[in-house]
Order: sequence, then structure tokens, then C-alpha cells
Amino acid sequence: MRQAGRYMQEYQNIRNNYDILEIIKSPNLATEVTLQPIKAYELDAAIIFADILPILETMGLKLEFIENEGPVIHNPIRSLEDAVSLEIPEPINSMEFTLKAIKISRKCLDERGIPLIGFSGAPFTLAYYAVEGRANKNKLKLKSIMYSQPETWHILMSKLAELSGKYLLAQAKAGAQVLQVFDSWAGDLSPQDYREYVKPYTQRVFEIAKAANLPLIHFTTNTNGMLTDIRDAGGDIISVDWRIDIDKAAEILGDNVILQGNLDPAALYAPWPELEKRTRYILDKMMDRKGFIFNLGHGILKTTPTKNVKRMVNFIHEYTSR
Ligand code: 1CP
Repeated sequence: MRQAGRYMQEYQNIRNNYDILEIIKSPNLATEVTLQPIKAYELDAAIIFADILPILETMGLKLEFIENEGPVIHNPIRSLEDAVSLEIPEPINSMEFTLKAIKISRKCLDERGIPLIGFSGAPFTLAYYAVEGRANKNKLKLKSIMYSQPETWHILMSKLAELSGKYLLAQAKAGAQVLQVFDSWAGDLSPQDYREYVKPYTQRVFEIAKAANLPLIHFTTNTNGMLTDIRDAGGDIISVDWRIDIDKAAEILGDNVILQGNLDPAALYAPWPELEKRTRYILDKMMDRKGFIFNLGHGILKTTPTKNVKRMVNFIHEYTSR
């Protein structure tokens, strides 16, 4: 997830000639990058090469990815008027580039029997970028709107929820076979703030996306103190980070959801016996759990040694087919 290709030489080669938005907005390049990890490793699914942030551009926000800094919004949301002025155009038109990339990628993936994951940001994580404008760990601008401008918050979060839900449906229509909702920063909230200010809007996204009749994945990090709230916000599959034992998460979440996770991305830097031990630890605990999806607990890191990725993926296949 995220930066799936960023640690790969094949991706760097393309990035030397294009910036990230150019790749995302070219369906052919986006398809090529989507396929890179599939060609390199025996993975069970592909994720469309896109980002959670371009949808904000369609609402009227000015997005730029700055080298060595990250995403910047040049006209962030700070007032009621700003939130009111946000547009909700039909993603079928406004996100046509990613929808085309999904269509083209599906053709190549079908030959290999590999399913394609589409995705969108959850309202809170999108609001973080829309309001702060640039990275800000404390999220003080975001939280002060949340606490003290209820109308601005409601309008902003409602619009993001509608758009995110519609975008997921558009991706399903274009050919995505699984839909993943990224709420990467939900864990920066207290559980009671999550329930009061965020959960209803995430629920709305899942409610809209349900019409696609596809498996829905709910991804968060740092939310182990509020896993049941995350589960109740929606999703057939709950993604779990490495800050909790996976069997403990399973116990908390109960039998009605599927789990995804939960390797620490840093484990891919460990010598093979250490990486194998950590991989096996998760698999042994989850071997009998229906539908379990082995994954990293967050995005793969930029300097990850690719030989370890390959060895781990092969090991998982061998170990689970015995
Ligand atoms: O080439 C580059 O500049 C690398 C950076 C990069 C990449 C490869 C960004 C910038 N986005 C992406 C693609 C991307 N983003 C995918 C594609 C599919 C894949 O290959 O995995 C996906 C699923 C995302 C999702 C995404 N973008 C999330 C949610 C998941 C997560 O990792 O938490 C978030 C929060 C973003 C925002 C984003 N995009 C890029 C950056 C540097 C950031 C900010 C991250 C941050 O604030 O820490």
C-alpha cells in the first residue's frame, strides 16, 4: 500500500522522468507501475497506482507533491466559507484518468488471474490534508475546526464522505474487484472523538460503497485502543498494524470480520531468520482464521531491500500451501 513501487528500481526509473501526479494522470504509466510489483513478486492482488489526494483537486483544492517534503495544499480549508465552496463533481468524469488506468490494468491482470484493489481516503484522513495544508503531526488546525466550528466540520466531512463513497463506486464500475478505505491517521484521535466526530462520516462512505457488492477493506493505523469502533464504522476486512499481537486483535474484533496485517514494515530490513520468524509468528496465529490476508501494517518503506520482499512472499506461499 502507498509507495508500493517506490522501493523498486523499475519505479524509480519512471519517476526520474515524471512527477507523481503525471504518472497518476497518465493511465498507461499508472498501469505500468501497478504491474511492476506483480511482475516482480508472486503477489495475490494488485492495488491501482493512484493516491488518496487527487480527489481533493476535483473539489477545488490546489495539490502539489513537493520533492522530499510530501503533499501540500496551497489553499487549505480554514473557514465555513471555504468548506461551503468545495465542489462535489462526479468522479466518473473528474477522476477519469484513474478509472481508465483501472480498466487497462484489469486487462493485463485478468491474464494472470490477479484481482485489482481500488481505494479512496476516508473523510478524516482527507480532511487532515485539506485543512492542515502540509504535514503537521499535532493536527491542531484540523482538531480546532473539529472542536470549535461544528458547522464547518459537518459540511467538510459530509462532502468528503459523499465524494469518497462515489469515487469507490466509480472504481468498482471501472473494474476494481476489492475496495480499500484508507484512514491512516484515525489513530491520532481519542476514541471518544473518533466516535463523535469521525465515525458517522466513515460509516457513510461504507454505506455508499456497499452498493458495489465487493469486499471492503478498512485500513487504519495506531487504532488498537479503538478497534471495535473501527470495525463498527464499516468494512468486511479490518487492517491491523503491528502494535498489537494479531491474535489479540482477532479476539477483540470477533468472528464476523476478516483480518489483514500485521507485519512491521521495518521487519523487511531484518536478516532472513529474523524476518522469517516474524512472518511465521503471524501465520501460525492466523493459519486457521477464515480469509486472513497477510500484509504489512503500513506502507512499505522506501529503502526496503527487494530481495527480502521476494523471499518473504515466496515463504508465505510455501508455508501456507503445506
Ligand atoms: O514517487 C513518490 O513521490 C512516492 C510517493 C507516493 C506514492 C508512490 C505518494 C505520495 N503516493 C504514492 C502512491 C499511493 N498512495 C498509492 C498507490 C498504490 C501503491 O502503490 O500502493 C496508495 C494506495 C496511496 C495511498 C496514500 N497516499 C495514503 C494512505 C495509505 C498510507 O500509506 O497511509 C496516504 C496517507 C497518502 C498521502 C501521500 N501520498 C504521497 C505521500 C508522500 C503522502 C503523504 C504521506 C504522509 O503524510 O506521511
